[in-house]
Amino acid sequence: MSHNRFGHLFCVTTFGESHGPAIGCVVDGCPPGLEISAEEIRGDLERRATGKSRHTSQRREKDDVQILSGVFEGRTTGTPIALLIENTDARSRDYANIKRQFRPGHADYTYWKKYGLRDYRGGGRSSARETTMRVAAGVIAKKWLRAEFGTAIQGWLAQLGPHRVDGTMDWDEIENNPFFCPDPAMVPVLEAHMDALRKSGDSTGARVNVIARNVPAGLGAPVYGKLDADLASAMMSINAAKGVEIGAGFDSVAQLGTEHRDEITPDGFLSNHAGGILGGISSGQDIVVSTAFKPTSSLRLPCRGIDIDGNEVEVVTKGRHDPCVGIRATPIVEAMMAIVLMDHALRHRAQVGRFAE
Ligand code: EPS
Repeated sequence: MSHNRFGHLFCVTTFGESHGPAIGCVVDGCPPGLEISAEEIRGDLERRATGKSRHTSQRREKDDVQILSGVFEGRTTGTPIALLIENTDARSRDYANIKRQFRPGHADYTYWKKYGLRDYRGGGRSSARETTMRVAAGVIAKKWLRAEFGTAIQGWLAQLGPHRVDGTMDWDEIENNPFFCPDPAMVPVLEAHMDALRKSGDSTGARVNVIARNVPAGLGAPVYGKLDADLASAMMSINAAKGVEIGAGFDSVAQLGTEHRDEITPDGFLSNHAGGILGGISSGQDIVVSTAFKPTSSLRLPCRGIDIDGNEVEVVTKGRHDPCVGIRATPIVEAMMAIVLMDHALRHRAQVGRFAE
């Protein structure tokens, strides 16, 4: 069984572990002729990287991506694009004391139950380090979507712990702070929250939203290829993701039909509770997805656990862990949105050919 591949016509296969020599991916199905460079890919990798502020993991990785194949004279050739990043700052000794233990709340336990062995160093394959390759592949998809349809994808932090970011929505502010927060007034609040949390040794969850504008109507397919189902699957495949909403999401439970339906006029829709998707197919409205990330489970605060022999142990995790993985998730949700949309655009072309006027 291989479950390291995502997508159908535009598909991404990732490989590698957090403390192995390298991580990488093969991006297959990208049409020929798209201009792409390692430099462009590095841009989004830098946005996701560790060690950029005191609020994230202090592991220092250069994330110096190499394009090994599929690009000739700066343009994609239509053949598999292989990307590789060497791991240069793994510190495996931090993990010595959890070699035989399971961190409560972590995939350690289920990996062991499933495979009967695990690479305990840095979480191995379950590490958030894997998301570098999603982001790298996402740069290719973002660029293709922009060139084809003018699609623009932007993510942002919508909530950190108890702090909702639902005031000012300044799109230019998102890249100006370490949180991808669109409200400048909230940045000091988030900083104070994270500073206190870091001192306490605890962690927190977060909500990250993403919007895709200028998406053509018609992406997605009934019944088992719904665009919203594939987006939910994509977001839920990100480490620490625990919930996904499309459009009004769980708020639709309390809405009336007269409130939820998005009325249509000759000039377009009057609202977007659907989040840009009706019947699993894009409507041409903005696609809006929200993802919940749980608090990091690797904590220096002791807790009760068991070892691989079932003995009770006290678990303490050392290392350079993110106190909130959601802080670095914005480029990752953008990448997953781009990969799904590009895959569906190619699938639509393969079956239907044209896009509706
Ligand atoms: C991670 C733990 C930390 C993070 C890592 C994800 O690694 P380590 O314990 O080896 O310092 O730094 O994230 C990255 C390296 C990255 O590039 O995102 C974990 O347990 O998931």
